[in-house]
Amino acid sequence: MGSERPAHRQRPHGRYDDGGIEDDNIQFNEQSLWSGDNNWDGDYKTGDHGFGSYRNFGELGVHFEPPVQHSDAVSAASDYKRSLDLLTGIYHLTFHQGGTLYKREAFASHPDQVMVFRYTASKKGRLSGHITLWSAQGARAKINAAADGLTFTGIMPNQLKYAAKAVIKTVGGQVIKPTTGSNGADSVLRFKDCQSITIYLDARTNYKPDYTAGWRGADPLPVIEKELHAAREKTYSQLRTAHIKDFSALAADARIQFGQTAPAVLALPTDKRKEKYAAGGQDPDLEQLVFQYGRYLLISCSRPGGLPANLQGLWNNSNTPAWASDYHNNINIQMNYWGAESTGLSACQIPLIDFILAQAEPCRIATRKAFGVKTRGWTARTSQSIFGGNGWEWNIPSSAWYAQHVYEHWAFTMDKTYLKDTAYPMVKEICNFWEDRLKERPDGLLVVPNGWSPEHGPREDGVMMDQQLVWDLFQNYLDMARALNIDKDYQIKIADMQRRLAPNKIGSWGQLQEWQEDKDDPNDQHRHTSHLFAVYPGRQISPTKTPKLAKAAIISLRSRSGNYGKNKNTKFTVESTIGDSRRSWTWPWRCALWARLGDGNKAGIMIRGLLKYNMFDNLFATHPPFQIDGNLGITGAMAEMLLQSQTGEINLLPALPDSWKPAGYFIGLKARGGFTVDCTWKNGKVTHYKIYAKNSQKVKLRINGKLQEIMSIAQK
Ligand code: FUC
Repeated sequence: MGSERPAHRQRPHGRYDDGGIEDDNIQFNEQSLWSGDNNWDGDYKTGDHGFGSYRNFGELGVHFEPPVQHSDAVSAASDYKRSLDLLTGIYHLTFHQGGTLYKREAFASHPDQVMVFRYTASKKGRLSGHITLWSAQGARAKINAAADGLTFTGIMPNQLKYAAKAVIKTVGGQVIKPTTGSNGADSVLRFKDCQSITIYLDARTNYKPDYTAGWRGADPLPVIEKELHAAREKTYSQLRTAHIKDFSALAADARIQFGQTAPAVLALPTDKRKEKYAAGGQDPDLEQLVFQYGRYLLISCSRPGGLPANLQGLWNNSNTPAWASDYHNNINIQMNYWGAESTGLSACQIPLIDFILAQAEPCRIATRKAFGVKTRGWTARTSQSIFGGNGWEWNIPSSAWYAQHVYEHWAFTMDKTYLKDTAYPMVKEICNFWEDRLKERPDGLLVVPNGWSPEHGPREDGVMMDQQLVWDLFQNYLDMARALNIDKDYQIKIADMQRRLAPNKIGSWGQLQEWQEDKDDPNDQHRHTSHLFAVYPGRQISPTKTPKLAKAAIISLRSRSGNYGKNKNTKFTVESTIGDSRRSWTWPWRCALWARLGDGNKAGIMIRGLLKYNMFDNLFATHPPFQIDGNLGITGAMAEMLLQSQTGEINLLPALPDSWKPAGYFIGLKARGGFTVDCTWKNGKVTHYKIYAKNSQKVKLRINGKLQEIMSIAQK
C-alpha cells in the first residue's frame, strides 16, 4: 500500500525526527485523500475498494547536512524550544548552536491555501541541506524544470487523483540544480549556504462533494500550481499577516479565564505540567489551554468549503487508521461540533452541514435498499465515508441526531435564509422518515422499532436514546416551522406524534432507564451514556423543567462512572472513574452532562480525568488511539459549565467548580437566539455581564440563582 516509510528514510535510532535539529519531517494531510468507492450495501472493508479509509498524504522532509549547520556547529544544540500559538495559529521553534540562533516558523494559511515553513539563522550561510517530498500512496517525487520545486502526482485505485508540490525560496546562498537525473523516489532538492529558506507546500485531490459528479472534480495539479504561484508572488510577511488576520479573527473571539497558574509551573514544558496536573496540582491555565486548543483544532480542520472533522480531525499519518478515521455518527462526529456554535465558531460547523447535505442522496439510496423502496427520508449506518459509503451497523436515528446540528446552526445564528433554504427542508425530510417508521404500541404510545442503544444491549423497540432523539428532532422541527410560520397541518401532526412518544422512565434503583424494561445494571460502566442524550446534547430533561428525571439522570451518570451499586459509597474522584469510562470522548460527554445537571465539581473532575488518562503529551485526546472527539468535545463541555441556553433562558455560570469560583470571566460565548455573552464573576457570583444581539430584545436570564427578564444590548 506504500504506507510504510522506505528503509533509507528511517533514522538510525528507528525514529523519525519531527522538529529535529538535523531533520525536520512534516507529515501532511488533506481531508479528501480517501480510498474506497460508493458502498451502499454496508460492508466495512477499509482497503483500496469498498468502504475505504482516510489516507496519509505524505511527508515533506527538510534535512540539514552535517556538520549539522556549519563548521561552528560541532557543539550540541541548546535552548531547544518548540511552541504553538493558539491565537495566531503559528508554530515556533528556536535553538542555539555554535553561537547561532536558529528559528523555524510554520503555518497553514486558509486565505492563501498553502502551508508555509520558514527556517532562518541569525548568521549568514548557516543553512545547507536538501528537501524531500514523499507520497504515502506510492507516487514518486520529481524535480521541476526550474529546479526550485518537488512535485508528485498519482491516481489511487479508486481513480481519485492526488498531487502535492513543494517550492523553495532562499535568502543568501543558492538552490543547486540537480546534476543527475531528476526522476525517482530519491529526488532531492539541495540548498547551500543560505541564511533563510522558505518552503511552500500544497496538496490536493480531485474530490468534489457531489454524488451526481461521481465525487470527482477539477484536476488537482493546475489548482496547486495556481495557488503556489500566487503565494510566491507575495512576501513572507504578507502571507503571515493574512494568515494571522484570518486565524485570530476566529480564535480570539472567545476567551475564558478563571485563575492564575503559578509562574514556576507556567515555565515548565507541557508534558511536565500535564504530569503535575494529573497528580492533582492546580493549573487553571492548562485547563484554559485545553479549551482554546479544541477551538484551535476545529478552526484548523473545519472551514467552509472543506470536509468536516473526521475521527482524527485532519491529522492522520497512517494508511490503516483506526476505524478508517471515518465519520462515526453514534457520538463522534457530533461531539466534534459541540464547541462550534457555543464558542463562536459557527462558520466551522458549515462543513458538517455541507457533508450531511452531500451524503443525503447516497444515504437515501442505501436507506431505500434496506428499508423498502417506498421509504421517505433517509438515515445512515454508523460509519460514513466521503463517497456516500455506509459501513457497519445501521444507526437508525443518526439522521435525527444530524438534524440537531442543522437546527442548532440556525438556533445560534438566527440566519433566516439558512433556515428557510437549507435547514427546514432537511429536517422536514428526516421527520418524514420517522412519521413512517414509528410504531404504535397496544397502549397507543409510539416507539422507535428495532433500535440499539449504541453498542450496548439487544436490538429492541423503544430504546430510550432513540425515543429521545426522535423527541428532539420533532421539537427542532416545530421550532423551525413556527419561526417560518409554515406547514401548519404538518406541525399539528408532528406535535401530536411527539406527545405520543413513549416517555422516559425511572427504574427500580432510581435510575433513568436505558431501555423500556427496567434492566439497567448499577455496576455497568459502559462508555456510552446514550440514554442521557435528553440531558445533553438534547434538551428534554433539565433540573428546572423535569427535576425528577434530572435526579434519575444523576444516578445513572454516577453508575456509569463506577460510583453506584457496589461502589455507591465511595468518593467520586478522577481515579474512581474507571474502566470503559476512560475514553477520549466519555469525559467530555460526562463533563457536559454534569454541567447540565448543575454539578460543577464533577464536571471539573471530568476535565482532569481526560487530561490524566486520555491525552497524549501534545494534548491530542486518545481513545486509544488518537481520536479528536475528546479535544473538540471538552471545549463544548467547558462552555456548558459557564453558559447554557437550551431551555429558553440564558443561564450564567450554571456549573462552576470550586477551583474556578474565586474570580474569572468569559468573553464571546454564544447563546441560542443569536446572543453573544460576556460575564465576570467573583466568589462564584456574577458581578458584570453583557448580552448582545443584532437588535435589542427581551431575554430570560438566570443569574445568581434568580430568573429575571432583561433587554439585550444591540450588537457591539
Ligand atoms: C464508537 C465508540 C467507540 C469509538 C468508535 C470510533 O463506535 O463506541 O468507542 O469511539 O466509535
